[in-house]
Amino acid sequence: MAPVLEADRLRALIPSEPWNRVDIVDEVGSTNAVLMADPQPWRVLVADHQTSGRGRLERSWQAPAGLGISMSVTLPLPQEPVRWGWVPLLVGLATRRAIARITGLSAGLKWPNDLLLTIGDGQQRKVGGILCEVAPGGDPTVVAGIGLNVWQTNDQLPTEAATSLSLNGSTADREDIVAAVLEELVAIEGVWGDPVRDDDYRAACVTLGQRVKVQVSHDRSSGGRAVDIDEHGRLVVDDGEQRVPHSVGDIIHVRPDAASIRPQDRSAFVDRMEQRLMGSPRTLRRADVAELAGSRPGLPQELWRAMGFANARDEDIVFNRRDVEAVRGIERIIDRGLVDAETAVRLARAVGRSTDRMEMWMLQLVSDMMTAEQDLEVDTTTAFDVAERLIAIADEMTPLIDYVSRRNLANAISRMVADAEPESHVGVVRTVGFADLVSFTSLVRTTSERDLAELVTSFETTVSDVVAQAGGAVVKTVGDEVLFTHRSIAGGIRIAFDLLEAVARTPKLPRLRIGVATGRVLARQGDVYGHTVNRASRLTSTAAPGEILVDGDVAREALTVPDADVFDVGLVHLPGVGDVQASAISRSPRSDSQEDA
Ligand code: BT5
Repeated sequence: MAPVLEADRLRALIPSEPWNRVDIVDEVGSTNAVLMADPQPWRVLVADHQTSGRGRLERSWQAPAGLGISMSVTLPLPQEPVRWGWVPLLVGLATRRAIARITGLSAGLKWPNDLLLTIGDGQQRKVGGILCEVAPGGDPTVVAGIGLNVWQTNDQLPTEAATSLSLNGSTADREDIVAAVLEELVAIEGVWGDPVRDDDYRAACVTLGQRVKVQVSHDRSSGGRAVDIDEHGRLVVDDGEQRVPHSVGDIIHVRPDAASIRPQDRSAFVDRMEQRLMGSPRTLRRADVAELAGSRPGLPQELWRAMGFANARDEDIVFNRRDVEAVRGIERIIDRGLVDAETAVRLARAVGRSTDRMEMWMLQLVSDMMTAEQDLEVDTTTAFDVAERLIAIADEMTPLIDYVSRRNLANAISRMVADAEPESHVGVVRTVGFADLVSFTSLVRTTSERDLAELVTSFETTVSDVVAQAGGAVVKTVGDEVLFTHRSIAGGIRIAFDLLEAVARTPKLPRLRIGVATGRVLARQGDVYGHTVNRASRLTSTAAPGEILVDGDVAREALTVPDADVFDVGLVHLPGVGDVQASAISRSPRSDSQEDA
């Protein structure tokens, strides 16, 4: 059930300066129509329901009572009429910012000012619309009407092409959203006479870079690639021969045809994507970044190189305020004496390397999904689609990446603290084993994502069956690797034997290698830490495909297990652990046939 619109709460959220008249009503024909009839500046009208909501070009806006936001405001127009065309676009930008702030959702702007959300399957659906009308008479005033779908379910939306905030995971109240929209409108109105926010609009505009069909009138349309928004707020469409600005007309995004995309379109596309990801165009040179960040002169370049980016020349304008923020962050931790400059650069290198790998991986996953794994090589059209999709999910992935990296840090700290304790003081005695699918990384490169998912699932099922049957516990499976424990050494050995055989029997799974060690472990929050765990892990990475390597104590116990063969491998040097007396163990073939019999 959608919460009712609480007029008192909403009123309390709206400051009387500048909003000098605020009306909140249950029902009205059209909020825009009411304000057009009496356009005093800085008026707000919010309706719980409109009986004849208006769209652009004589179309309608439909929303059931109690579920959406229907609001109109009157605002003074910019002094220079040349800026008037930008007003509806900037109202869209302000609304987008309010939505992002309150719900965390990132709405794309379809020129001129539809608000679109990318839903699960990657399609873009309309969550809001804006109708700006210039009021007659008096000082130049605009009535800006904003309609947003908030609580609608699919059944309550007028078309398939529509969506609502709550369908996209928002639980935000209408009062908070309205208040935020008003705040953002005040902010944007303060600067809308100048082009300072135009690039923000361009960056959020999903129409740019796309092939579009412009419905100029009901019987005439023209097509081309949307390449820019000009100083009048018009959409500039390049039809292959010339660039034509459009101020009215309906834009239909069409899927581009690969062969028709020219190299210059491609580079414009890439620039546009970069702009959307980085939040603004490139405006700064290296020296500007150092100056704005207040950093030592060489630092930006050193960081840039450490993070693995191609060298920029002194005169290249390739940076923007994001780069400044990044350098400033690093500069601060050096200034505060938290790390020295050399370590700071190394930290940047660590981040650069691992995120590069992560982004390539994510790109591959999305590309596989979108091409249904048919094409190993994607054409330009598909590449554009994949890029759009990646950018659509980027804002949602950023908090996840931050979250995972903090969790990983917490785990790494737990491990470090456990490792720092003398082994004899730590937790409980367990036998710990790692089993690792050999050459999984190359498998990732050569196997389609679907087959890979199947492999991983079948591996996980096999492992949990085998470990449970032997009375052990699966601590975790991370894709190609499983960590298990058992209270007894014999139990750990049995798991190792059974796993090796079960995986060998499972079609398509590569072979396993296993390391088993026994000793004290620290168990925390479902995970285990300590020297014993490290020893097992290192033994695993030393083992050959199909081999089980164990430490001295496990080998001694294996000698008493009837169906185990033990081969002394001698002293093995394990990086980070030291020299360990290792043995390879295997199930004697004879006992296999006995079991079968
Ligand atoms: C708009 O027009 O999207 C501008 C809508 C402005 C509505 C606000 S509500 C407060 C204020 N008072 C008013 O009377 N109006 C404003 P346009 O781009 O022409 O899109 C209209 C088209 O969007 C319709 O023809 C439908 O196809 C579709 N549509 C109608 N209702 C919708 C909804 N709730 N969600 C998504 N799409 C809708």
